[in-house]
Amino acid sequence: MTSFNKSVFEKSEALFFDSRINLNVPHDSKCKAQLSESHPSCKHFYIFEKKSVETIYSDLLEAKKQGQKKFVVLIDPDKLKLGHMDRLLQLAVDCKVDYFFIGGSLIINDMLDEVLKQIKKVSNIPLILFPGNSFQLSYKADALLFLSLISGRNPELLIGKHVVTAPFLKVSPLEIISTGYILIDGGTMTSVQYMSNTLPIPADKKDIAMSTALAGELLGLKLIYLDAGSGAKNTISTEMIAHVSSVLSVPLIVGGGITTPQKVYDNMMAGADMIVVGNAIEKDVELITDMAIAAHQASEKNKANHFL
Ligand code: 1GP
Repeated sequence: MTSFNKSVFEKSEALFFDSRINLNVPHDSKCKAQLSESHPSCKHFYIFEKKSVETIYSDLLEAKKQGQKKFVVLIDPDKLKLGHMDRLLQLAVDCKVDYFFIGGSLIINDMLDEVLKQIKKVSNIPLILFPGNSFQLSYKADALLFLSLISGRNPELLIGKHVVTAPFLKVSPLEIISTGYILIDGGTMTSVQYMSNTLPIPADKKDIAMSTALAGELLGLKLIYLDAGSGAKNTISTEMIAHVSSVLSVPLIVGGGITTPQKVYDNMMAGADMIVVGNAIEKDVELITDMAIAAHQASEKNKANHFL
C-alpha cells in the first residue's frame, strides 16, 4: 500500500474527484474503497497500490540508451470515428505501435473511458494519457504525462493545475511521468495555443527551444515534448530537433503536423526518441503501416550507428 499523508489528502480538493469526474474505477483487488468520515459529501475515496517500478519510463530510458526509437499513435477520443477503431487497433497491433497517447484539447463526448476500454480489450499496447486539461483522467490508462507547459508563461499550466491534482495522482495507480511540454509555432493557431493562452516559441528560434528544454531537464522533468500542435501546418524543423536533442539526456518526444512516413524517419534520425502522430492517422488510418515501418527502419539504423 502506498504511503501518503492522510491529513494532506483529506484537506485536498482531490477527495472530490470521484464525484466530479467519471473515473470508472476498476473493480479489481488492487483497489480498496474506504469511507471518508471527515467528508460526508464525498461517499468514498480510493487508495491504490502504486506500481513499485516505473515500467514505462524505465523502458523509455533503456530504449534511449540503446538508440531505439518509439512510434506513438495519438487518439483524441472526440475525433476518433468509432467505425475506424477496430481497423486502427488491428493495424497498431500488427505494426507493433509502441504506445498510444490518449487526449485532446477538450473531451466533449465523454468517450475517454470507452476508448480506453476498447483498446485494452484487444491490445497490450501501453496507454498513456496526454491530457488537455485536468479532467482528462482515467484509471483505465497505464500512465499519465504530467505536463508542464514550459514554453509558456501561464502559471496555471506551469504549476497551478499540478498542485490541485497532485494529491489525487499520488494515490492513483497511474505511472506519473513529468513532462516538459514545449509548444513550437507550426504556422497556424492550434487548439493548444488558444486554450493555453500562451505564445509558442517561434519556429526559427532553436536556441530558445534548446534552452527551454534544457531548463526542463535541469528542473527534473523526465521527458521533453516538442509539439507544433495537432494539425500544425508546418512541422518542427529537423534542425531544431537536432539542436534540442544534442543537449538532452532525457527522452525527446516530437509531434504536430506529421503526415508522411518520410517525416517520421527524418525526425527520428534528427534526434527525436519518440514520434507522435494523430491527425494524419485520424484522416487515413492505413498510414499507420508505412509510418510504423519508417519508425522501425529509423530505429534499426540509429541502433546500428549508436554503437559505432
Ligand atoms: C499533437 O503532437 C500531437 O499534440 C500530434 O499532432 O495530430 O498533428 O499528428 P498531429
